[in-house]
Order: sequence, then C-alpha cells, then structure tokens
Amino acid sequence: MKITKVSGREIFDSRGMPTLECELILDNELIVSASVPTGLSRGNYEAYELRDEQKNRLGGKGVLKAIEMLETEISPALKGKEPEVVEMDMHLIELDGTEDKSRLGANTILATSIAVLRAQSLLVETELYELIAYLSDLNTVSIPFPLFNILNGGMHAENSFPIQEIMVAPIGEKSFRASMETITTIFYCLKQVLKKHGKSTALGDEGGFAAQFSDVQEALDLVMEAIARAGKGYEDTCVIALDCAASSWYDTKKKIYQWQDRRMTNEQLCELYASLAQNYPLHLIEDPFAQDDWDGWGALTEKLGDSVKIAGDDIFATNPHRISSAIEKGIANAAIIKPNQIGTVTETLQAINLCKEYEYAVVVSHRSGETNDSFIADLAVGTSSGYFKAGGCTGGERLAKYNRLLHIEDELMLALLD
Ligand code: 2PG
Ligand code: MG
Repeated sequence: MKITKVSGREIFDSRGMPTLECELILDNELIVSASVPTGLSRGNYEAYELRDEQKNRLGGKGVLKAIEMLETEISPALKGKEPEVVEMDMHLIELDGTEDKSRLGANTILATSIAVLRAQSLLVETELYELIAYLSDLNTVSIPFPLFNILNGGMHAENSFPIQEIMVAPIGEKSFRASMETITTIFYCLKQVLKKHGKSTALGDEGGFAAQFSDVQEALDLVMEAIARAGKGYEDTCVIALDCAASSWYDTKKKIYQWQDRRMTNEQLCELYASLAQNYPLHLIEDPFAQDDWDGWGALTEKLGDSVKIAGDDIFATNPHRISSAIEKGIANAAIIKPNQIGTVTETLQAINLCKEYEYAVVVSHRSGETNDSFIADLAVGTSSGYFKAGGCTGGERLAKYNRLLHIEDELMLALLD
C-alpha cells in the first residue's frame, strides 16, 4: 500500500476559523484524512502555524499557503512510499529545514503526520491506539483520567474572569463511561446552581459555562455546591483541576500578575495557590505562572509538588528540549501534551516518553479551536497517559474525543472478556 498523492482542504474549526485538513490518497484507492486544531492562548515557544496573512481574506487566517506546501512539496516527497510515520516525520523535518517548522508550517506537517499514522495503522491492520502503543514500546494500554472543563474564562470566554479553565476530574470512578455519567450530571447541576446565584449559563469556547465571578473562590464554591447537589457522593470521587494560563495575565516588564483588580508578585500568587490547595480538593494546576517565570514555577513545585500536579503548558510547548531543561531544574511535575505545539507525531511521542521516564505526569490535550478529529483520544490511550483534557461535555468537537474514548474502552473490555 503506497501513497499516490497528498492534498489539502481548508475547513473550519469550532470557532469558525479556517484550519487544515490533509488527505492521503493511497494506491488501493483508499483516502485517509486528518485535521489539525488551533490554540488561542498560544505560548511563545510553540512551533509555527502557517497562515496566509492576507488581511483581505478570512482576517489573514486562511491556510491556502499550507495547502500549496502540501501539494507542491510534501506530496512529491511522500509519493510512491509506504506510510511509515517515524521515517516520514524525520523526512518532513529535514525538508522544512527550520527550528520552528516555519517554512512548511507545523500545521501542514502535523496534519500530514497524523494522516500517515492513520494510513500506517490500516497497512498493519491495527487500531490507531495499538500502533501508537507499538511505537511507544508499550505492551499494554490504559484509559486516562479525564479533566472536564466546566467553567471557561480568560481568552476562552466573554467574561473578565482570569482563570481560563476550571475542570472537574472524576478520578474515583471505575471507568471512563462512569466518568462521563458523573460529569454530565454535575454539569447540569452546575447550570441550576449558576441560575440560582444569578449567573450566566452562556457557554465558552470549550463547552463549559462562561459566567462572571468576583474571585476564584466564588467559582470553586459554586462547583463544589454543584457536586454536592448531585447527591451521589461525588465529593468522594471528584477532584478539581485549574488551567490558570497565567502568561495571559502577566506583565513581563514589571514582573507582576494582574488578577482582576489585584496585582501580585509571583510569591503572593504562590501563597494564593497554597491556600486554594488547603481549602479545595485541588489535584492539578496548569500554567500557574507565566512561561518565562521559572522562579515562580520552582517555588510552587517546591511548595505543593508533593501533593498537587503542577503542569506545564506554555512553558514546555510539548518540546522535549524544554521539558528536559525543566526536569534538570526540578520545575513542575506534569506536562500538557499538544501535538500541534511541536508539529509531528514522532516528537510528540518523544515528549511523552521523556515525561514518563522522569515520572512527570502526562496530560494529553486538545486546543480551544478544535475539529472533529479524535486522534488525541487514541494518542492518550496508546501512550497510557495519565490524564486527558478535551473541554467540557458539550460541543461536537469535544464529544468526538470523549466518544472515541468510550468506543476504545468498550473495545478493551471486550478484549478482556475474550
Ligand atoms: C490550553 C488550551 C486548551 P488553547 O491553554 O490548555 O484548553 O487552550 O488551545 O487556547 O491554547
Ligand atoms: Mg493551558
């Protein structure tokens, strides 16, 4: 089974922004496709996303240049070859020739890389997650704990609440199916609680409620009220995770965090997180400090690292080199993994392997501008990653990932019974 052609299509993501779909045409006439997401709170160290930058069309966000790269450079390079993701990723990195994939575009390269992986799984007649496990040198796979984003703020909502995501993780549940039942119950209880307190139940970009709160404690109190209101003992099975996305409210020149009307140093912020950890079942904090504030990261890791997962998103950008530096310095104890921050499946697997080797927890993540591609669900299972976040429990693009996990879980259960 060989690749005869690679082509691209401009499609639209969950925000109605253009993004790229790649199609591989195989010599048995099968067509395999993959599409890539886009982040809004993008870190400075992410690989380059190639956009048209023509202001008179789609606000400069079009991806016609990326399609041209697919068809004029990538297609001739892969034509006539059997799909083999590691070899092809290396080839594409070389063909691009830049540090940040800015010539061909990380979006162009990643869409190709995922499509090649899918074609390879057809060639070897395995499920996508099984092939990922094989490439990761794993004999078994597991279903990750989901972090469901039920309150949206920051750049993902039309409110001025700085915390980008308040997530609930039903880590005491025995299966992913039970977790889905738990979270949907809590979600609708939260809707009633928000209404009771006169808050908006409009939805944010990732399918959670985008209400306005005076401070993070108020938001967390209402989430705890919703968990209790469900009346099923979820207090014992659910914990809380936050994505503070602190780079988006950090003044780099003054080295000050602007938290609503409060201005805080990294030391004061560290104290605030410590008090949240004392008062709520706080399991994980993502991006508690800005991407270049390594002192803040170090202090919090020392203070809370034994009991709370401190997860790096913007600071690591899924880049094995950046994760390595953090490991050396004892910064954080968990990493957010987003394939489009680095741009190939192979480098994503390298980042995950590195985390596992040094016992950093792995959180496989979606982006806020998503498509219906469910690749990250297979990625999380195939690498046996500990956690998975794909937004709230509304929005087809979020449910595409969660429903894929349900499907995989059923398949794994059946295999156990065999
Ligand atoms: C994040 C992500 C996904 P974005 O910060 O973790 O939730 O947001 O894709 O906008 O960077
Ligand atoms: Mg984040």
